[in-house]
Amino acid sequence: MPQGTYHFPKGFLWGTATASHQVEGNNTNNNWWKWEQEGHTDGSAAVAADWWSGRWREDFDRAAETGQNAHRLSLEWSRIQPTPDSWDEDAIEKYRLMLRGLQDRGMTPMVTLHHFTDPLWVSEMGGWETQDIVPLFARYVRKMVDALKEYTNLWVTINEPNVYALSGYGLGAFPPGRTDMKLAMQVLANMLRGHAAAYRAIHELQPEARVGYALHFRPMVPRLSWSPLDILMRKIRYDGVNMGFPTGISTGVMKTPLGKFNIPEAKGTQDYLGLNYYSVDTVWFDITKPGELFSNSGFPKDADMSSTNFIANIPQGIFDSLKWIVRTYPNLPILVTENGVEDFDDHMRPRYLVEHLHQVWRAVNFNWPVKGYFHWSLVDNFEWERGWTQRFGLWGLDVDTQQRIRRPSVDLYEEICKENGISSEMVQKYCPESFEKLFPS
Ligand code: IFM
Repeated sequence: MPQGTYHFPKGFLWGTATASHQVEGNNTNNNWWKWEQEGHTDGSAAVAADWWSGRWREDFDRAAETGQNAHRLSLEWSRIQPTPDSWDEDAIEKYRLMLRGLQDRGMTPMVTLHHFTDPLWVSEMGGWETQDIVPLFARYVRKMVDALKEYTNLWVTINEPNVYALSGYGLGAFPPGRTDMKLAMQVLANMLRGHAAAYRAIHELQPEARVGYALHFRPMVPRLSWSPLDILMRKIRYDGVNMGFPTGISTGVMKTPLGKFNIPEAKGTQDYLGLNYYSVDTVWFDITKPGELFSNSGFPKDADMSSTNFIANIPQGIFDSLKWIVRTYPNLPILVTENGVEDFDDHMRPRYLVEHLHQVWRAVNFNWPVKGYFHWSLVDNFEWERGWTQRFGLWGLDVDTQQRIRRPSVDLYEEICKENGISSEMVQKYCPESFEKLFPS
């Protein structure tokens, strides 16, 4: 049986990613909490993983003890600025403690400034629908960079702006539940303006900062490779989902299937690209989906599906995504800011993890500048409209008792982080079904 280890470069960041609303608990002053109370989601975030009461300490201990050297977390704007005219200094102090807590544990903090939630006062004034949001977001960003720059220089301005805009304004699954694709593109454009303003504000306050955003990138293939309609729909959907921010940052003109937006100030506003990769979509023409510009998506029939059929395990897709990034932005550093799978009983996660990391290793082996990997997620957390029905954590969570359950993937990821690589022994031990793929005989 072949033996060996796929090693990663020295200094590679190994971490997990979380987001405030999904782990903190009792974030009662934002648009998502309201959305949950109105019954749009499968339950409420409630106390979540109870980080706001201090359980972040024990979870950071778990991460550090199991070899992770980095963690990506997000700040909750609605706590920091509960009203347009007030700052909550106690909340800011808690975030200082968290970042210091990471540093004390030898972990590099990566900080996301906006991860899906908006303060209620922001959504009441129309959220990201108008450009009025841009100076307000920049003001909040300045406040936080000033407060936290001692502890981090690695910033994510906005997490998955494409998912925020499309889910909230195109598909109606996120607040405010609108189904208007044109409006979704307008929201995306304002997010790009907000990102650009944040990029410049951060660099003004912290010239050495590394600033980017996290792009949810979906590789796509037409369902029927010979069908002109499926090919066309794949192109429209791909451009609509993936290309808004990248075109805007490359050229200063954000291109979407529903029009162009001139945003010259966005050009060049990234020091790295954050890749959130989960799966690949199969796309086809669907006359019943005018709201989605007549496209529909799914997964290949024979795909290796996750427990709630939310994710197909297609590791080649992360390699293809990285390839797209290096071709689009040669030499730009890349961080995998999210990758993971919902898997309550951990039957799939070990192979999903190992097979995706093997593809990341292939990319690194081509000298592509991938600098780190943040698994989604450290502990089970509130999964937006799907509530607690999907479990993405390395550690499981009993929300009522707050007990953490150590899934086998914890041990696997610990071995990977500590070895700075994936060995044949690990694959044999945790996911023998992947062995032939990684170590062909
Ligand atoms: O939980 C989410 C996260 O908030 C954003 N990226 C995808 C994850 C899994 O769905």
